[in-house]
Amino acid sequence: MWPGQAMSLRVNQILHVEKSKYQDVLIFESTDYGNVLVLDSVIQATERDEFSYQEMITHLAMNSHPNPKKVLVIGGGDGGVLREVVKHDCVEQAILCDIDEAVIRCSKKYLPSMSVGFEHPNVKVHIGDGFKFLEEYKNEFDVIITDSSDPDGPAESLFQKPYFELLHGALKEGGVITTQAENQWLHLDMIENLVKSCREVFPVVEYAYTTIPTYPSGQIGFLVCTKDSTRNVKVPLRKWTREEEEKLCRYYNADIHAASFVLPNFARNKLA
Ligand code: AAT
Repeated sequence: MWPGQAMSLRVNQILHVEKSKYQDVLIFESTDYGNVLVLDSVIQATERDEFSYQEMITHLAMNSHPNPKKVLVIGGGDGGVLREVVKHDCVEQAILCDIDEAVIRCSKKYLPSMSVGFEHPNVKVHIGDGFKFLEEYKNEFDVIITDSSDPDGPAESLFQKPYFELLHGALKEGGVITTQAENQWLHLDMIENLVKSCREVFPVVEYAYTTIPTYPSGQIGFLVCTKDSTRNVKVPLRKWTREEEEKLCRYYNADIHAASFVLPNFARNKLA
């Protein structure tokens, strides 16, 4: 997906290699980025910078909802998004559906700072395809976060209009979603198509992005959508105090929530 460019990390030791039912799973210890989760040769998370992605994909959605009680995470098998979801005291139930038990098993062993998310008493885990899982739910969730790998693999169906229709149907009134939506420097045409499909389904669709050194070209984006046509997701509806922000998060804060939707002209032209 990234012709002509590559990202290198120096390896201390390989910790785990496995061909699961769905993908190649690799965990290695790097010299400078901690332990690293790689699926089908693509870096999914490093211990050093994962917080940027997991906090942003989670809190952009959670803080755009007035009172999220029931939350669904599709993908996110390392547990990091769950860790962020349960930082919100209003959450009564958080369900995670990942297709691959191997990711969850390996994260519990080698990525404890992320898999701590599985330990919360309000969390339930389902192993299965996110698309199929969503077909079973109507009018059920306040927030749904799709923390999926790239479309080139088992997550392909999670980047298409029928999936956005399922998300819309599974949300309660006023519900909010975020999805992993790739990098504006690399895949602007794909993002433009994603935005177009989402706008056919949701009345509010915005693209935000975060910085993250170990994802291709150092950034990754999210689609933030809601069923509530009057809501402005670009400003947080709920805010932590500055002290709470600093205690709870290493990246996300109310200012960066708003700033993450500000796009350079080349992307704004296509996505606004
Ligand atoms: N927080 C880690 C970042 C990820 S993990 C992506 C997860 O999506 C993996 O655990 C994978 O098993 C899961 N997944 C893939 N396809 C499906 C599916 N169809 N249903 C449910 N889960 C799925 C994402 C990093 C993004 C990297 C960007 N280059």
